[in-house]
Amino acid sequence: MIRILEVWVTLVTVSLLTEGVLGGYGLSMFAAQSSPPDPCYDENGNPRRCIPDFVNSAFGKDVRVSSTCGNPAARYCVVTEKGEERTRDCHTCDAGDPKKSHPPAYLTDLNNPHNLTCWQSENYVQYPQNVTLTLSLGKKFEVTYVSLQFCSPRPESMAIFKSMDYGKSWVPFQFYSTQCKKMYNRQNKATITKQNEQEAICTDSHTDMHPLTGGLIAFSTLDGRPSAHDFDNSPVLQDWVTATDIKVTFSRLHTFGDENEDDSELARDSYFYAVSDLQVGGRCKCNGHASKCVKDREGNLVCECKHNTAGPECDRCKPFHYDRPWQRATAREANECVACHCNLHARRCRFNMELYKLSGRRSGGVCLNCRHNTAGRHCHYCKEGYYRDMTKAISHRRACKGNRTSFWLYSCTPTLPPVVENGSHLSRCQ
Ligand SMILES: [Ca+2]
Repeated sequence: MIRILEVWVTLVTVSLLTEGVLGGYGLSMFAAQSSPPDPCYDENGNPRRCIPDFVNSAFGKDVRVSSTCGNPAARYCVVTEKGEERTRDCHTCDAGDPKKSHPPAYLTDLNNPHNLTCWQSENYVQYPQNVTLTLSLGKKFEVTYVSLQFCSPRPESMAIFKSMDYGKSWVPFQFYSTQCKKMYNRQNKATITKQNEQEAICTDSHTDMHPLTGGLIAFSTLDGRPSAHDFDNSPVLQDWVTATDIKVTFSRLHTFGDENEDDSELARDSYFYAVSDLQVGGRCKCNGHASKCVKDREGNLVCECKHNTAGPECDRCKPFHYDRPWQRATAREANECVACHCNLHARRCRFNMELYKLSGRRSGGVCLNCRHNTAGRHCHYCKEGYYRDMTKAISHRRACKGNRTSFWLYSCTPTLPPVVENGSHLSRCQ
């Protein structure tokens, strides 16, 4: 009986092991097949423009908010209208009670239309006081739109700002107001021309008090800007859509005009800002040289740069790749960075614009600190008084490719070296 059991155990073990091996094999085959091709290179390995996916870059991020209801717990009232009749239903906002709180996290949580979660300000923070929402994207993004879905009525006046320097300075993106001139000193719906494509405009669209809940404000950064159809070739618009941070300022509440009447407390408790969803739609900015953004060792979001580029936005060439100037990739041309030609005699180089122009904009790299007694822009000749030493190859792998040898991959020596076996002549260095 014990024997039978032993045999059975052995059989089971063998079959499990076999399955395990086959399973592992199958898995690795699957992994090899499913590893996606790098979007930054075509099927022949040539570089091509690549861009990260379009995302809502606000999703899940913290929003700094200047006012939130519920601390201390306070009454707020929701106005509903039925024909001419207006009713107010009052509730409590209490930051200490999860069922009654309206924290800033509700601005960027999963937006479920059947279960809206709303951030809400304190009551009646009215002009000239304002309420601000500030969102840090963590790096440069190319922002296509900023949208807000309201639980309260939309504001009477509000502004959207962007920062390109992590919140040190702010520039306006867009204004919304029923009174553009008075609130923001801007003309209503000014036309944008090629001359002022980086200008924020003010509009009275989307500023109606109705709907009392569920209203939307969506600002499209390129809408109405003449160069939008030629974005690739418009550094002005590329700059315009670039942002590291977004700030929304609610400047003025809509009211029914009853906030100063005798029963003003009830009225004032029904005026506040409440937003169910803040979205910032765009792409991680990588200048066409990365297909995704990842967290680096310090936890910062950075582009996963290809095409021999480097930097958080792939905004420069990586070391030793300075043979031509850095450029953003376009649909037609990847504009990858190119290594300097130093014949394995130097590890550093710099870019020289004059030489680049002289070469017909082909090559401008200048090797620095040529080693092995070599000299020249490409370390391509021996220093004065030195000779090529055919017995001292810098790299056999690189020096002997097929039947051809690359002459410049040899060291230079101060004394005349012995003649090598194949009869190659030692020539005096230039
Ligand atoms: Ca929400």
